[in-house]
Amino acid sequence: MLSRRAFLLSAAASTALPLLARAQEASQPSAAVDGGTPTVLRLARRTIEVNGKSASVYGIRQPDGTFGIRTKVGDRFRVRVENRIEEVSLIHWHGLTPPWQQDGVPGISGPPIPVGGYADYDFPLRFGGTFWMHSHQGLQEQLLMAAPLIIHDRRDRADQQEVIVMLTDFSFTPPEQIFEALKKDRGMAAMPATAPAPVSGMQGMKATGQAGQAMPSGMAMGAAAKPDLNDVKYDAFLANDRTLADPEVVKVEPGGRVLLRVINSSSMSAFHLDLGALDGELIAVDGFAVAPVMARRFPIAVAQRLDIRLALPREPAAHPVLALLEGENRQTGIILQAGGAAVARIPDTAAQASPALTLDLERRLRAAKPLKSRKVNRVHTLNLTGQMAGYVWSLNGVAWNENVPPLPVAQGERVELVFVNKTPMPHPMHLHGHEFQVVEIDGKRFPGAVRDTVLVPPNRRVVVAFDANNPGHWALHCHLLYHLEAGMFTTLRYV
Ligand SMILES: [Cu+2]
Repeated sequence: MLSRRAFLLSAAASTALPLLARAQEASQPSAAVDGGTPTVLRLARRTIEVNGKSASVYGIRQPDGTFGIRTKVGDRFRVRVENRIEEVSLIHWHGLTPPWQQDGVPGISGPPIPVGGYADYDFPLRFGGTFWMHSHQGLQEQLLMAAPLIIHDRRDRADQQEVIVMLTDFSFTPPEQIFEALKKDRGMAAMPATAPAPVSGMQGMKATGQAGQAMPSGMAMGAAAKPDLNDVKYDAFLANDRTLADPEVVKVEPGGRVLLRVINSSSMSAFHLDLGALDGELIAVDGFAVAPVMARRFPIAVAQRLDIRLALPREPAAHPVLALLEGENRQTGIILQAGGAAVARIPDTAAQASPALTLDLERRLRAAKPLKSRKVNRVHTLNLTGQMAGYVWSLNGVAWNENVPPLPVAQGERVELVFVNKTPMPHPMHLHGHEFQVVEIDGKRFPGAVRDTVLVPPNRRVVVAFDANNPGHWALHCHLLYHLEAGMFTTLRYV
């Protein structure tokens, strides 16, 4: 934790802006924001319906009800976040490159926003694309404290309809209970994450237990067996807050063009986006342009985004856009309804289980604008490590705590991060404050996608490169919520 004094000093040194993100006490009068009116984002409770039952979740909305923000490149990101929930909170702008004090990680970027307080943000938007925002405080993300953050740019076309698809996993069980159950079940299994183990009948029975409870299925699998997926057994998977029993139906033009902006805001779940009979043209990942790839199915790990262009057939028809949970037969999605075609009910279970996500697409992706070729100044190797017993997740064997020193980096360096997954679980790794380029998979170099979150499947090695061009104290972590909470987290620092 930074002292208040260190925080202010470094904040003052790192930016000429008069404005810094700072938590304000509820009693303080609201100060006018320099240079124009900020967009207000309110953190509040809301009620949604899932599987016929009402659920109390969080939301990030503007006063007019708009979820998140749509803005454009070149504009400043000028936002006031008001905390109207019953606990402290802080919002991270996933994929953006703000001054580090405005990055929204409690204890790293700054203090959380007190109950009833607010924080102001003001920084330039360097690039456009599909981004998102979510709470980095505790387990609030599991209660849907997340929203789209769309930055329009030259890639947007007047003749295409933008459709946002926000995917998430939902449980009626409170997240703290899910986490406790994971730790308890894992503790009972009492074995290291890297060792194969026989299936126990008891565990097998338990794995079919109550929905929403942590499922010890992973206990029964070793590194040599199939990957350990889906730690938490969810009650539902949502696309724009709805299940396939009552999906969002978006009216589109027959023969028209659609830009799908798919955001995986799940806490723990990866999907295959399935376009059915439609051919999709993938034009960006995590907001950054790639050489277009045509396909009907695309993998999307936790926290990743896909921008996919569709050219719809001229005939009226209903086109489901589905997301299939990896490794299982559950699915969610929305329907594109062209020309008033009838919309058939789609079940929320698929005929068969989908496979685990692979790196097949990742290794085909090529950045439209790769990083400039230059000498690598520094390499950090991060072994992704874990211990099923007690649900401990770590980097290089260390579960993060405030005494872990930040990884050293110097301004101006080209840095490579080598992720080596030593566990039977896939981990989507996310670096704050910088975009990186995927430059190697399993020893094979290539000029891959520029992005902010990369999947590292079990026993694989993935290398990313970035330029240290945004000094500060930055988080680097697995984006699976309960892994992050358990300690698969570190920081890097150059200020
Ligand atoms: Cu992880």
